[in-house]
Order: sequence, then structure tokens, then C-alpha cells
Amino acid sequence: MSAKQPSRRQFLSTAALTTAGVTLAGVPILNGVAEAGVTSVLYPQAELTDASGKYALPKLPYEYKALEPVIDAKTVEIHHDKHHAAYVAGANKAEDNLTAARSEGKFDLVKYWSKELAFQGSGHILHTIYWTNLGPKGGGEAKGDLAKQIARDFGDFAKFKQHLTAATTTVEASGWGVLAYQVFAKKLTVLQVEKHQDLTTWGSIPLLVIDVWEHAYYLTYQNKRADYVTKIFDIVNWENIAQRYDAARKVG
Ligand code: MN3
Repeated sequence: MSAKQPSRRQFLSTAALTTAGVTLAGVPILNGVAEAGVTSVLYPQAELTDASGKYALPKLPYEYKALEPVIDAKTVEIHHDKHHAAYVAGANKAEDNLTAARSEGKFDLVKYWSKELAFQGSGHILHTIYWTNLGPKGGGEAKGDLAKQIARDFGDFAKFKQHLTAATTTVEASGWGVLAYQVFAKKLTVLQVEKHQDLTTWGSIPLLVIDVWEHAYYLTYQNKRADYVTKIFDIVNWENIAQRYDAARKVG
């Protein structure tokens, strides 16, 4: 097997992700185009799925308390072990029901299970990226090529941070603020995502994602979402974002 041929496991995982990521535009583009190495940086299959290709809850890359004082240990524990786990279970359930529908030739609930798959699968993917985007040694500013591209596309780092903060803080109800790379334009963009699956731009690969569902911050910040968004920049792992940016550019 050459280095560019994905293993059976990678193939199964990528195929599963493609099905789940219908609203996360980078995924279909990656399938079959990118080298396995690039894909695994952007959508770490080893974390997202198990050996059989089923969705799986990734291990946290640090302890529950590692993000304190910005995000308290209890919030991280509930967020990962309960909320994220529920998206994994929900995505598998949707896949199972769609498999059953195909084998029985009964598609009366296809709309329901397709919505479930988009919602639960996108939640699983975005949370997996979120955990790796953060870290105890984060903060500061982007460096290197990513810093240059931020300056080119947003003016400077301060303006970019202001834009991302404003977009994230004003998400209507539950959702995410996202820094993404548009493969088709070779540009960075800020997305304001409702729930997980709405308001994306097709062809954008998420680089940095900020969860603003209340479960992500309520124990410490209650209704003060803006305080949480301001503080989260103290734990953003810019090395991880730069790694994702480098991988995204190799796709485009
Ligand atoms: Mn969440």
C-alpha cells in the first residue's frame, strides 16, 4: 500500500464523515482528494471514529481542570462526558436508522434521520475540533503564515479578534463562532453558526471553533456570554490552529 492510499479504517472513517458532514463543507472536498495526513489533521479519524467506522467519543487531550480558571473543571466534564457523548450516540443512531431504511427500502422517516445525522454528526465534529483548539498553554496571538493571512484578510489580529468575538457573542440562541478557511478563495472567513449545522459557507474548513451553547459556560459565567468569549482567547492553542491552517491550505 502506498503512502497515499488510505487504509481500510481510514476509508471507512472518511466515508462515515462524509455522510455526517453534509453541512461542514470541508469534508466532501477532503474525501478522496487530500492526502490521509492532511485529512487526519483536520478531521482526526482516529479520534472521531472507532476501528469499525462507528463514531466514538475522543479522549480529552488534557485533564478536566486544565482549562481553569477560564473554563471550570465541572463544565468541561459535563460538556465532554455528557453533551459531546450524546452527539456521538445520536449520530450513530441516525446512521443505524438510515442503514435500516436502506435495507428495508422504507424511507418514510428519511427526512427526520437526515436532520438528526446533520445535527448530531456536526455536533460531534465541531466538539472534537473545539477540544483540540483549546489548551492550558494557549493565549497570545497567531504566529507565522497564519498571522500573515489574518493580517491580509482582516486588517490585523486585533480587528480579527474583534470580528470573531462580535460574531460569536451575538449568535442567536445556541451555536458557534468559527474561523474557517475557504478553500475556493484561499481566504480566511468568520462564520456565525446557529446550532451546529446552519449558516455555514460550503467550501469552508473550520480552523478555530468557539462553543457558545450555554452548557459551555453557564456554571462560571451564567448569562454573561460576552465575558466567556473574551476570556476564551486566553486558552486558544494557536499552534493547533496554525497546524489546521497549514493542512487546509494543502487541500486548496
Ligand atoms: Mn457544546
